[in-house]
Amino acid sequence: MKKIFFVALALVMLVCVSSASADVVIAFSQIGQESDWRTANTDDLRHAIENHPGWKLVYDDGQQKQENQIKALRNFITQDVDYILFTGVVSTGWDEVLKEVNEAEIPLLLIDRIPDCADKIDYVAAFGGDFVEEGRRQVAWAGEYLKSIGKGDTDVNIVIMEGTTGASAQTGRTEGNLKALKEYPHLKLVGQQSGNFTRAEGQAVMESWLKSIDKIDVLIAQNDDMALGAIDAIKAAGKVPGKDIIIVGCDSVKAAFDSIVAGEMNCTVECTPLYGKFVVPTIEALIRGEKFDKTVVHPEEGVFDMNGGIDLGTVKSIKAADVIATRQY
Ligand code: GZL
Repeated sequence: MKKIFFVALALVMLVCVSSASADVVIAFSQIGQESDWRTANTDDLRHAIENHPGWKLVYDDGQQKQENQIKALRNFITQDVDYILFTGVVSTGWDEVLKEVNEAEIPLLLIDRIPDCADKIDYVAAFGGDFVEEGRRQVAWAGEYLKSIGKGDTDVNIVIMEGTTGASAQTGRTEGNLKALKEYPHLKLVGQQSGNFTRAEGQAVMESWLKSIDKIDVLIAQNDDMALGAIDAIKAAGKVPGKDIIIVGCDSVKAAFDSIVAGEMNCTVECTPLYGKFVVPTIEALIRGEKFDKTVVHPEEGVFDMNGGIDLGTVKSIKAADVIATRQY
């Protein structure tokens, strides 16, 4: 009799243990590996999810191709995962596949780049940068910096190096760049071209601009990787980056801080890739049955430069050298 009792007890415990360790499967369709920002974003989310007790990550690297991401999303549906994290390489062309995710009743979390169809699909939460404000801050920093060195009334030539064409980070930052240019009439736009968010393409675009544009005074690069590529080209052309050409990046990755401290870059506008601290508590809350509305949560973000103290209205710049040791990406 005793034996039957202990066998039954062991079976019950086995069932409890297996149900307690039953994985929550979270699938993540990531854009690719185009920049330091993207790598930091991937590393942060993978670490946060893979180190959460009872959670399992299904990860897909889209390698910058929309068709790869669409295939991955359909695979996630077939695998009947519990949650899907999604950021799209471009803003359009997701309606059909995201409706399939909705029909499969898999809760969808939008991170980073929010698709244009967001108002037509269901999603349970969204986190992303305020790209228009980031773009505004880039140009406003250049305008305010020039004023601070007595050149506020001097006509200067500015070029804008855009991110991946059609990505919301590109369209948003360009909108912010152009809106801010109207506030600084002495900033004359003489070049606008995509560097696709990569260092190599940023270098190539700057190389071509240095050959075709007589004088460039300011570069607005919509991410730090392109700014660093442009710096390589500027140095190869025998000019002094940060002095002959003022350089404003975006993301605030570690390499940008190093470049500002070295005097080669002037400013970087922050766009945090660290979404783990948003995604983990949100999924924990969703598991508890809590609901969120469709508001896109924008993280608090700063601006970092050579000397600090540049007032941009919504934020004042901070001296990069003062905080470089505290940076997490
Ligand atoms: C911004 C993100 C952008 C970064 C780039 O949230 O989508 O994509 O600014 C990255 O560095 O490639």
